[in-house]
Amino acid sequence: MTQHITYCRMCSPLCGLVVDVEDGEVTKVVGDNDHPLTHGFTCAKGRRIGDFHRDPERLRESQRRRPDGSFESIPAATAVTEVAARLQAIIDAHGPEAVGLFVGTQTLTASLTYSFMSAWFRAVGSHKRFGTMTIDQSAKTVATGRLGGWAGGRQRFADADVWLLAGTNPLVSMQGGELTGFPIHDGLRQLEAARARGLKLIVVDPRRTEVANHADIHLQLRPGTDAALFAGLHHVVLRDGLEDRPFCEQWVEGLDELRAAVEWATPEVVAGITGVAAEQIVETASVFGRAHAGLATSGTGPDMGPWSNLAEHLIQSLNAVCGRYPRVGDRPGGGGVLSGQRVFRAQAMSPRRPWDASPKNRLGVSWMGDELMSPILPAEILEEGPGRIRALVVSGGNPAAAFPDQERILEALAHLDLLVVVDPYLTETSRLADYVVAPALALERADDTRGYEHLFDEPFAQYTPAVLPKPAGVIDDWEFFFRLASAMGLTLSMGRRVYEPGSPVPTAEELLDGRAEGSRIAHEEVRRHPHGRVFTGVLPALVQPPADGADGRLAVMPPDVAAEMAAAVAMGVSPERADRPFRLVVRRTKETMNSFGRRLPGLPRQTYNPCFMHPADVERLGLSAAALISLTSDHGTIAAFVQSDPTTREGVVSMTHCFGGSPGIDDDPRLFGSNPSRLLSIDEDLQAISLMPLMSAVPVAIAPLAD
Ligand SMILES: Nc1nc2c(c(=O)[nH]1)N[C@H]1C(S)=C(S)[C@@H](COP(=O)(O)OP(=O)(O)OC[C@H]3O[C@@H](n4cnc5c(=O)[nH]c(N)nc54)[C@H](O)[C@@H]3O)O[C@H]1N2
Ligand SMILES: Nc1nc2c(c(=O)[nH]1)N[C@H]1C(S)=C(S)[C@@H](COP(=O)(O)OP(=O)(O)OC[C@H]3O[C@@H](n4cnc5c(=O)[nH]c(N)nc54)[C@H](O)[C@@H]3O)O[C@H]1N2
Ligand code: SF4
Ligand SMILES: [Mo]
Repeated sequence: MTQHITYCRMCSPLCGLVVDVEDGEVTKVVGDNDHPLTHGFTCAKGRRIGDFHRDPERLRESQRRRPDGSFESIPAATAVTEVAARLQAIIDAHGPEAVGLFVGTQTLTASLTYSFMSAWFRAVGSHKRFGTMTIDQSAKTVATGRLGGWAGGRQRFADADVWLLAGTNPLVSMQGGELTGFPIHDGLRQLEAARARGLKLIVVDPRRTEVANHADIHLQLRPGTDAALFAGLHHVVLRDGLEDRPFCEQWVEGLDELRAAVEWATPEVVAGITGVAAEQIVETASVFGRAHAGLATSGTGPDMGPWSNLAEHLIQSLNAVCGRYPRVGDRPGGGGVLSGQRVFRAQAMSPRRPWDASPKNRLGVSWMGDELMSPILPAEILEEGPGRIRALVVSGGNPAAAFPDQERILEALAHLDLLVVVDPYLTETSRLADYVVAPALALERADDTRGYEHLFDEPFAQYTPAVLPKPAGVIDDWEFFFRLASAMGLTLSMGRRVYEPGSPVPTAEELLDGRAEGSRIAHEEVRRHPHGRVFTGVLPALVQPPADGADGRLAVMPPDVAAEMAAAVAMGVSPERADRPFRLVVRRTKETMNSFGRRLPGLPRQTYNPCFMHPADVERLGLSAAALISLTSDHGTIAAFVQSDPTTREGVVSMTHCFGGSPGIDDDPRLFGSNPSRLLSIDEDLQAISLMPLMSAVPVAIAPLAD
């Protein structure tokens, strides 16, 4: 037996693990007590990491579709050669834009995958890149694009005396760092310590979540009404003079327009819309506004609801109005050991609205960063015309489970000339593929923590060697893209590193070392600390004074945001509907990572996907425990099993995503759960700019079903 110190790679804390291996198999997994940030913490997913590796359902060889639709195993080298030839034929006939890429969440957990996948796609020359960001929290990108940002970084949780979390549950989702600023390492202990020194936690969530249990103020609002709630908070902050006047004078523009735009949002009016008591709104504004340091942050809740761009704008601009940014001499939050040093300056960066300058795709849609909005992927495949996507490569994602409107994405995937999916499982997506490339799993890879550094609160880094031998038939994700480029005759350009076709294939260790050349701590030094280390010597540099002539301004109420506000108010923000009296909201569970893990026997508590509902609603509908019900939205109907849950607001039902399976194959709601995606539309009610669909606060009707 050998014992290995390594870390989990399924979600952002990258928890330290100690793994016993015997005859190439994991025999025991415990949390690493010597890990300087996770101190032995793991979740159920991490402790089952060995079972993912030996799961009989896991692909140990790449798969090729036969003409009769069944799969046959092929060597990874054959998959590379044949995929290269088929992609090349499509490019020769239709040009590079006929090739699309979808970047899923598990692309990010392996440090090397993202850069090699991106370099391969750049070399292909197509711009049809899609990812999960645009069905997630794209409202944050829109808000920063319209408000602007702060060059001095973000405030640290450790220095704060208030923190507001809107529609995020970081004790389960581990969403922190650049997203919520919440400490994801040992979060509960850090939260308790912060509250003991006086931090006030404010949680805005229709459910009394794991994190809301620790809140000083919990605003259990009606789903979909965040825009109204935050308009109300602005109203009280400005009414009571709680804004940071000197900061606003120097760095903010549009304060008068903001004041005018939220004039309607008195605590009483907002209480009527949100269902939150007027006194609680006033108290929240007062606690937040009078604090010295601390941020209003958000997760998927407000960003997946109606008016998501407006809600996110008001959340971010609350920080602007209250001047909640690190100033000269402060230490900004964040890690950054293996990535390069950043200079922080106490100055505003004016809004850039990059979508205005972006070229438009054939459907008239702009790019967001280097990605097109995922909701148009089906149309990009299905709508005839030059530049139509004919081949799609999916990396570490499962769009057929994760996209709103499962039928539409299934129709699109089936319409492709070529679908290539890199995934260790036959999923709703990969079972439609022409080629499924079987990748190495976490414990079979050498890796470092660079990819998730931006979500850490400390300058922590760790390197791990592979601790399990790779099954003979699998290939590292990065190596698949490396070899694919070579087989297509493409040159990979990655900063100073260039790999011509036919270059010898480097090892992962060489690549990790080489990539860290510009890093703040030499990779060699990181490798000397097997449990990882907090490199306190490279804390983010203190914030510098503004550059001469710095004249950026944070635009707190530009005309298009004001117009959205007026439209939201005119429509009652998120009015009740007699025909659909419930609201379906998003939720994450500890046991699954989106669709990953839901089929590992015994990992989810139930094989099905419970629909959580307040006991009073269960009683009102005359339902028994675990009754089968139907949920009907404007778009579709699913069956699900009720679970009584007093933490849910009355009138709200809460379900996680990515359960269920493919229609007619493995979608028995009892055995596989139900997929709320079938209740969502991917082409109606989209937000401006981001084209974000409505994925939370979805109006539904509920009725009992005979089991
Ligand atoms: N265990 C586990 N961890 C994960 C994931 C996973 O699937 N499993 N997924 C990962 C991914 S991809 C992401 S993007 C992150 C997401 O991270 P989070 O955004 O923290 O995800 P959730 O835990 O779903 O929290 C969303 C909260 O929003 C609330 N909510 C719903 N509708 C509304 C609304 O209209 N307004 C407000 N204010 N709140 C609302 C819900 O009740 C819920 O508590 O988590 C990541 N971490
Ligand atoms: N209704 C509803 N829909 C949602 C959401 C919601 O809250 N509600 N959330 C949305 C959000 S925030 C997101 S981010 C998306 C998630 O969308 P996706 O990222 O497309 O979905 P995942 O299930 O995370 O897909 C990860 C895939 O990676 C595979 N995998 C695991 N390990 C590896 C590996 O080492 N290498 C490779 N190549 N593959 C691996 C898994 O088997 C799995 O199929 O879903 C979105 N959809
Ligand atoms: S899946 Fe669990 S053990 Fe693994 S990194 Fe995430 S929280 Fe830690
Ligand atoms: Mo996500």
